[in-house]
Amino acid sequence: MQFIDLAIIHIRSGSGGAGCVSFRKEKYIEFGGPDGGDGGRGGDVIIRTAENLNTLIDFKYKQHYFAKNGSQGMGKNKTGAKGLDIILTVPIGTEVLLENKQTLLIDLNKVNQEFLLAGGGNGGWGNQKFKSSTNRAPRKANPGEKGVELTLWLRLKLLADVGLIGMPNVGKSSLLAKITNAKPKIGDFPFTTTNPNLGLVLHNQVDFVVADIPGLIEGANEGKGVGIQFLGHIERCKTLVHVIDSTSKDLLGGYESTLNELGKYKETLTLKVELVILNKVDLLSKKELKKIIMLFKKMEINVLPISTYSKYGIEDFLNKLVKIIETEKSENKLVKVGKKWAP
Ligand SMILES: Nc1nc2c(ncn2[C@@H]2O[C@H](COP(=O)(O)OP(=O)(O)OP(=O)(O)O)[C@@H](O)[C@H]2O)c(=O)[nH]1
Ligand SMILES: [Mg+2]
Repeated sequence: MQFIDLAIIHIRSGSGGAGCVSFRKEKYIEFGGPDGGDGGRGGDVIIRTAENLNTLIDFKYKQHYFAKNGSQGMGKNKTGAKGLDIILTVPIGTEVLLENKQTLLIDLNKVNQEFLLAGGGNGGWGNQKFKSSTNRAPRKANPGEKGVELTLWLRLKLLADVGLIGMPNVGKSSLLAKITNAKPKIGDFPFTTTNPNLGLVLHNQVDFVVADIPGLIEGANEGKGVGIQFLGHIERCKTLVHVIDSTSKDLLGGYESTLNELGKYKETLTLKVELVILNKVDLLSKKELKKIIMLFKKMEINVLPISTYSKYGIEDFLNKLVKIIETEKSENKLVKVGKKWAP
């Protein structure tokens, strides 16, 4: 499956309903006054972010989104019903651009963020609004205001604080599912994940977004496997966590080839790897685990053992992540303050 991160949509808000011309009809009253109600407002087109989404794929299949028109006003001063709104739900990190693909309308980078893309037209006035001292029986009503029609581009850029990288089948998606509300596909075969999945972690009152990135294999940067198209997304993560399968026959080889692929794409990417975690340790004996930890220690790499099955080490992992994220935030602040002080 292809990763969709650009989609074109056509939207239209609803027109307002027409105002009504009507006169009161009551027994024994010969000339009832005007009582035509106003037309209802047209429906809005609203865009809203949803946490559980991570692609724009829905917009590839459906491109037209038209909100309903407002209903006409009615007699007895009844206002017409408002047209139904349309709410487009998109992943966090979606940008909305005008048809020229250059002008940014909004960058939707927060959870449950909402933006009005096109407001519904106002309803027309009914004839009771035109009543005046000189015209007691107006036969005039307004048509409703027209809706707004727009062609827009949606562009998704993954906004993840942390990216989980590693060879296929090491348990990246399982880990994401364990620590966030995301429900990625998990399977006992390589390349189960073909699109990055995003999830929100809330730990010790700190929240951050984690992305599970499709497995990287040797040659990914030349287009092998599915990883290549995501290297660009990996670039946008502030921190990378390298996940290793502790039961792999070639632990160091796998570890190095993933780093190589990152480095070949962009040297500085490897500097973003701040944690190396060893998954599936539930399948190892204590002795085996110790041996592996020592193996990495010899290369001056500290690995953190975890198991997404038994939850072993997960709390520790999250504590460490929170610390890294907090440090990053304060460093960013320091840089900004530092700039202010520059002569
Ligand atoms: N025993 C054990 N198995 C695990 C653990 N974590 C994941 N697995 C299994 O490992 C397999 C691969 O898990 P995924 O989470 O799909 O791995 P992935 O890294 O996302 O794989 P790709 O999407 O193909 O890159 C699945 O069969 C999981 O059930 C663990 O802690 N212990
Ligand atoms: Mg996966």
